Amino acid sequence: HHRFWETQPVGQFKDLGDTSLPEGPIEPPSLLSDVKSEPCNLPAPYEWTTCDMDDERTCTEVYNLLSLNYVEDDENLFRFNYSTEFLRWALRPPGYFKAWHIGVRVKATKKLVAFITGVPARIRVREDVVRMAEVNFLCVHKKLRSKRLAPVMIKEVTRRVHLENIWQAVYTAGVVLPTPTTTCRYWHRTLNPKKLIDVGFSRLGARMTMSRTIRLYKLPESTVTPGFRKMELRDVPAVTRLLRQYLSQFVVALDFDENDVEHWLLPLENVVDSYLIVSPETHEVTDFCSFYSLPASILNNPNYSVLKAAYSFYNVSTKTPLLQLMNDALIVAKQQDYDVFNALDVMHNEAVLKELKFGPGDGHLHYYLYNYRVRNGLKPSELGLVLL
Ligand code: YNC
Ligand code: MG
Repeated sequence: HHRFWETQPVGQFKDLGDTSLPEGPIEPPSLLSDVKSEPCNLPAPYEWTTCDMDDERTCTEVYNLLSLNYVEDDENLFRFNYSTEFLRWALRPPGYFKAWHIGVRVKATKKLVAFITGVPARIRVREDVVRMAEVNFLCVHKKLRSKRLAPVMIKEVTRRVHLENIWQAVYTAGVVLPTPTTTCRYWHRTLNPKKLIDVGFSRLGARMTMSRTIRLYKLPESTVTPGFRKMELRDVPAVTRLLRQYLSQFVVALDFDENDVEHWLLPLENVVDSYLIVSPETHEVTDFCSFYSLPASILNNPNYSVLKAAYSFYNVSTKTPLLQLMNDALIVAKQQDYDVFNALDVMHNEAVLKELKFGPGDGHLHYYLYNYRVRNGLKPSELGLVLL
C-alpha cells in the first residue's frame, strides 16, 4: 500500500497487466493559473528555503546534509559523498531553475534538514521529445524520518515544476515504488582489490588469494586505442553529433544539444571526465566514453574514509569496439586512482561487462517517469539515459 504514490499520476501496480492503457501523459496539463501560487504546508517547526548553489555557504550546508544523511548501501558500510563541485555541476545545467533547488530549515535554528532538487531536461520517448524535470537528491535528515515529510517535498517540487509549464519528470531510486519504467542493475569493476576487500566492498573469491586477485584485475599502464585523448571544448559539435546519432536507437533517451554536451560532458576535474577517439586517417571523432566521479564515505573503517568510485556515463562506439573503449576508460580511471568503476546495464553495456571483469552488484536501480506511461517491460538496454 502506498498512501502517497497511489494519489499521483504514475503507473499503478493494479494496472500493470493492462495493455489497453495508452502510452503518453497520464493526465493533461492544468492551466498555469490553476497551479497553486503558495508553497505546500510544512509542519509548524519547519520552513521552505530556496538553496542558492552559487553561494559557497549554502552549497556547504547542502553538502553537509547529504554527506551525513543521503543514500547508504543495505549494510550501512558506505554513504554517497557527492562533492560540492559535483553538486554545483549537477544542479546548474543549461536553463536550470534556482527555485527547483528546495530545502527545508528548522525555523528556530535555520538548520537545513531536508532537500530535493529538479533540473530541466529534454527526454525523448520513442518519437516524442518531452520537457521533463530530473528529480534527485531527495533527502530527509535521519532524525526526521518516517514523518511523511518526503511526500510534502515531492509535492512542492512538483508545484514548482508545474509553474514552469513542465508536467513530466524522471527519477531513479533504489526502492520499489509505483511503478518502475525499467529496473537496472549496477555492475562493479574492481580497480583496487586490496582496498575494496579491506573495507568490505567485496570479498576474496573462493579459492583465491590476494595476489591472484590483484593479478586478475591488473590493467595496462596506458590506454591501447590509437587516437584516444581527453575531450576538449572544440570537440563539442562532433561529440554532440555522435551522441545524438547513437542515442536515437534507444526507446527512452536524453535529447542532447551542444549546450548540454558542453555542460554535461566537457571534463571537469573530479566531477566528470570524457575521452574520445579521433581516427588517424579521417581525423573524425568516431568513439566516445565518459564517467563521473562519485566517492562514497566509508563508515567505521579504521584505515580508510573514502572510496573513490567512477560511474560510467555515456559511451558511443562506432569504429572502436565498446569492449576496447570501456577498457581504455578503466585504464584512465585506474591512472586517476579510482578504487572501483561502476556501470549500469543500460544502453549496450550489458554485452561487455562480464568480459571486462565487472561483477553484478546486489541492489537494483529503478527508473521512474512521473505523469508519463510507457509500455511495460522496457528493458535496461532500451534506455539511453543515466541520472546522477
Ligand atoms: C524515494 N526514494 O514510498 P508511500 S532517490 C520517492 N523516492 O510513500 P516519509 C519515496 N518516494 O509509499 P522518509 C522514496 N523513498 O506511502 C520513500 N518514498 O506512497 C516514499 N533517505 O515518506 C514512500 N534518498 O517522509 C512513502 O519517509 C513516503 O522519512 C514516505 O523519507 C524518505 O532522490 C527519504 O534514499 C528517501 O532521506 C527522503 O528516507 C529518506 O523515510 C532519506 O515518511 C536517504 O515517501 C536518502 C535517499 C532518495 C534518493 C531520489 C529521487 C527522488 C524522486 C522523488 C519523486 C519525484 C516525483 C516527480 C516530481 C516532479 C513531478 C513533475 C512534474
Ligand atoms: Mg519524514
